[in-house]
Amino acid sequence: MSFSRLWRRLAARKGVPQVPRIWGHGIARPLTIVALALAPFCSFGVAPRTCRAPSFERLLLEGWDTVKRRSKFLASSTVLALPGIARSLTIVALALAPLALSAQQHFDGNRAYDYAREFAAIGPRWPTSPGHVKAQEFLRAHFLQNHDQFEQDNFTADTPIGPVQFCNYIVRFPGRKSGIIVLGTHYETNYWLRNINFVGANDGASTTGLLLAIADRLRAQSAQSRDKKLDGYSVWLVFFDGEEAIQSWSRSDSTYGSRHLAAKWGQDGTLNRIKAFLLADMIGDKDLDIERETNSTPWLISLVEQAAKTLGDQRYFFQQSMAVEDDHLPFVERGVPSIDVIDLDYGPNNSYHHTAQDTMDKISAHSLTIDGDVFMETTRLIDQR
Ligand code: 1BN
Ligand code: ZN
Repeated sequence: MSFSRLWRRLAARKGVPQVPRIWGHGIARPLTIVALALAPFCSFGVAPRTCRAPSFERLLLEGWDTVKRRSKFLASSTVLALPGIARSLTIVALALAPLALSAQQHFDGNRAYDYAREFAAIGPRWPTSPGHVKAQEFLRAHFLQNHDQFEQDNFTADTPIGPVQFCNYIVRFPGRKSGIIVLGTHYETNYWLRNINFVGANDGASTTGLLLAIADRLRAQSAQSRDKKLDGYSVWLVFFDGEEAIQSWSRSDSTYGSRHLAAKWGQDGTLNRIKAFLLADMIGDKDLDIERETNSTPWLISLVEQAAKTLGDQRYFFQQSMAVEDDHLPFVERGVPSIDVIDLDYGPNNSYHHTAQDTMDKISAHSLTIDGDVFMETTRLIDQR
């Protein structure tokens, strides 16, 4: 097992931030190593007083703009005054720093993908099946192991096949600001697809993996603060059960978990505290193409768009518009600002959607990195709003 896999396993178990944050992954790792090796020569040592290069750690903290500003300054003055070797080392380190920086700050889509793979490997998980129970045991064991504040919301709903037991999971990360941001997904597969090997790698597993990786990040952020709270609003992750129709999609035969929870939170006053609800559905697709979902709240669509633009990911967002009925609707209808972040174009002519072709090879860690980056950035923008 590689060092990073071993570290990730341990980190997931202990709830500590994965890796030395400075370490990065992929191309960032060798760049980081080289840059770190060169850093001392740039800050002090080889080029003592004449070298005014910022320390490498400061570059990491202060970001690319600072690097650019300082590079200009250095180019025009100090660097040119350095002895040959120090000058070369300084320039190389300055060039490498932003690369290492930008890569290591990305959301860890590989981690989300690994979770999705483990979850999809459970197999079909339609309500009333043994796989449904295994999926619930997986989630429960995961939250217990990580000492998360989680709640099981068990309920029974009338369906076309009679009463069925469902269970939503809610994981809470308290924040210092008063109010809640909800991030949601559904985790089960379709009862009506029970006779084929439908594992819902994209439809259910990918976004379950995404939220589990987001949980790792929020857990680490909380652990790093003195009062064990997030900087902004509380973030609640919701894993909905019963999103899929039992027989055929209609308002009454679909979204069992979200209809139940929205009604419950309407009664106990929780809905009034929710600042925004972001639903993730089918966004593990390798060929990511997220629709502008028109039942969603306009200002929240704009905020997601702004986040995507900031990250340089706008090409994956909102090229087409369509209305989708999904787990956000019970919240929209109760006045909660909500967005369905969904990609409904899956495979050639949508041929992977709700078929046995919805397998792990059709989704990617890259798409999950984009999703995670945009969800985290949107959460930050909501905190600032
Ligand atoms: C999303 C994933 N949905 C079902 N599985 C919601 C949906 C509703 C998709 C209607 C297409 C049409
Ligand atoms: Zn589906």
